[in-house]
Amino acid sequence: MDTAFEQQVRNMAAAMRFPEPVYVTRPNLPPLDTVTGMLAAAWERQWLTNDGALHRQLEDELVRLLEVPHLSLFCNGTIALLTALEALSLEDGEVITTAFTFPATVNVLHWHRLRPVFCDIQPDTYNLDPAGIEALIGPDTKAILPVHVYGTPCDVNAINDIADKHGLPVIYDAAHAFGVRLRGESVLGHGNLSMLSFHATKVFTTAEGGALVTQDPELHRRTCLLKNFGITGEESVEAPGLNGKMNEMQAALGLAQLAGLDANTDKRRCLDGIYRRLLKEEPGLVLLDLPSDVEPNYAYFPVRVREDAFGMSRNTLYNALKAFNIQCRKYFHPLCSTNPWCRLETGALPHSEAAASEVLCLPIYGTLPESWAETIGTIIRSLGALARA
Ligand code: T4K
Repeated sequence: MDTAFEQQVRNMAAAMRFPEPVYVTRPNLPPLDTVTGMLAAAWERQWLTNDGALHRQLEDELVRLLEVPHLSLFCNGTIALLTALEALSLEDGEVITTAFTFPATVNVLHWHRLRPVFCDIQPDTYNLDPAGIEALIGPDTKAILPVHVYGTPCDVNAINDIADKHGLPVIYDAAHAFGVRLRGESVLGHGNLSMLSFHATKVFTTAEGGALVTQDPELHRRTCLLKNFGITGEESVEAPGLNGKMNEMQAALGLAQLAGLDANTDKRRCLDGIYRRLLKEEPGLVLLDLPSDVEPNYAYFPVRVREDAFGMSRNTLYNALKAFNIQCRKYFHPLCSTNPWCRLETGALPHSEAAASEVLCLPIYGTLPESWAETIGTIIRSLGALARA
């Protein structure tokens, strides 16, 4: 049986429902003929993978674009992260990380027989709180694995100080942080290694894909070796590598996208501005800050829903928006700490738990019409008013 509120939402939706689903994101697709043009050259060369010309060109372009010394392309971000752990010879111990992330961050630890030790997040940035890290460091701690959640840089200086003091390596999950700059420099310059994801849902995509970035030439050599079975020559294998290579079709999609990246960011900035204008004063909604020393990539638009003040919970808003054909996402619910293979004697994670139950990511992508963002913002305000009436 429907509640009166559900009935009112349905009546509202009958008048304002989008004719097609509005997804949380859509891939940033370049003109198809740019991709096929590059593929034609690959066909001509009859070279599809294993350090092909397009792969090499994309690596060079990204090194230049992101202003990083060394970057190694991968078939996806998860395998890149798995390879980062192997490159640092991490095994059989504990890694301090966050539970407020996509499952991949934590699942790779399991594959290396590493146990996640969850540290709570900062309530405003959703990133690992450095103030909680030191208390979790023990004799079995092997590394720190923070995530630049939604592309917001972690407190890299504080994390670096703690890591240096305890002699621990830091691997950043920078899956969301393509192109993000902190104090005028790439955020990928911090830690021993940073992992990027180029999944279809990311601001820069190769359909599936990813990369490892490092400042250390020897670590770069190891990541390149490990993603190609550890092979150093026709008859020599130096390390137990796996197949993490990006192929020429993926690289073509990446290369074809480079010319449109700035326009994509500009459009996202504009959509971000529309949401902020419409929602910043809405009671009970908390928007993610854009710090003045950060150049963001506008990859996500997370909104925190405080039920008491907004009038309805995040889950109710999520369901109500579905009635309008608006497909938001609860990134990141459930917390990784609730997975059976992760359950440990972890301390309380009040900020992570609150974020997992209150944050909703709104649609944002380069081809989202501005008028749609206006409508989405207006619908959210109307729903709030209805709930509080
Ligand atoms: N670390 C972090 C912090 C991550 O967020 C991720 C990935 C990783 C590590 C691992 O990196 P990869 O191994 O994936 O490179 C999506 C992505 O699959 C995942 O890559 C991403 N994070 C995560 C945040 O989002 P889902 O389960 O939400 O995907 P899906 O298929 O439901 O897509 C979401 C929406 O995107 C769809 O409703 C419609 C749209 N979409 C999706 C695809 C695949 C399209 O319009 N076209 C498409 O081709 O996880």
